[in-house]
Amino acid sequence: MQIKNPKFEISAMNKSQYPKNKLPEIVLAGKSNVGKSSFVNSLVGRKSLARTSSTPGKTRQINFYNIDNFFYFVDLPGYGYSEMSKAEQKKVGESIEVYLRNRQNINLIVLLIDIRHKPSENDKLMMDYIKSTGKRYIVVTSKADKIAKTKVMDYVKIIQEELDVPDDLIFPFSSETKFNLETIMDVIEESLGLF
Ligand SMILES: Nc1nc2c(ncn2[C@@H]2O[C@H](COP(=O)(O)OP(=O)(O)O)[C@@H](O)[C@H]2O)c(=O)[nH]1
Ligand SMILES: [Mg+2]
Repeated sequence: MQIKNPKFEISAMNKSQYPKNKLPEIVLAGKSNVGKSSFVNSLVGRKSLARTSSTPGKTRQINFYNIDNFFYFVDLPGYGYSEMSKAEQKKVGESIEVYLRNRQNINLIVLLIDIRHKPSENDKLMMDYIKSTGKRYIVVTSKADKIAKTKVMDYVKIIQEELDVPDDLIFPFSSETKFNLETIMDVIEESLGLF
């Protein structure tokens, strides 16, 4: 797929602001700072379509990126940011649930987990919640460039076991080196019915 004109469309605070058209949506979930926005930028081949930040907890809204009027990348707010107040964490959790529970046109949910860390309790809750929606999903272990190449699959294996996901639904990835970009793009294209 050649992406020609990816555009930021809206930062939604609530349901009424979600796009009205029913284009298919590819959703990015994961804790704050795991690399969701960098993932979107890598996949669309733009450096700064989605705002990235080394300071966690910046995105509280749901960001919709319109990709050539063909599908959306939906960047969910990061959960599990410890410096956010409990009340605010709860609000973020609720807005993620409202979106995932009600949105009909979700084609694929991508859960990002930092390859260096064992999944947190929040990651596990998120995984269970995603499974319970019955939607298609994959797990992407981000920042694979941060560990030795020879160790990547060992780390993937640990995360796979912790989250109890099948072999063919978990992919190491790096936004720095673009490792596995093509493979993951293929999964996205397949979920969009492109082959
Ligand atoms: N080394 C490395 N750093 C990354 C990667 N992906 C994201 N980062 C960095 O991690 C930080 C958070 O990334 P961001 O995409 O904003 O995370 P988000 O909060 O999940 O959207 C930024 O400083 C990024 O440059 C990656 O694949 N490799
Ligand atoms: Mg972000």
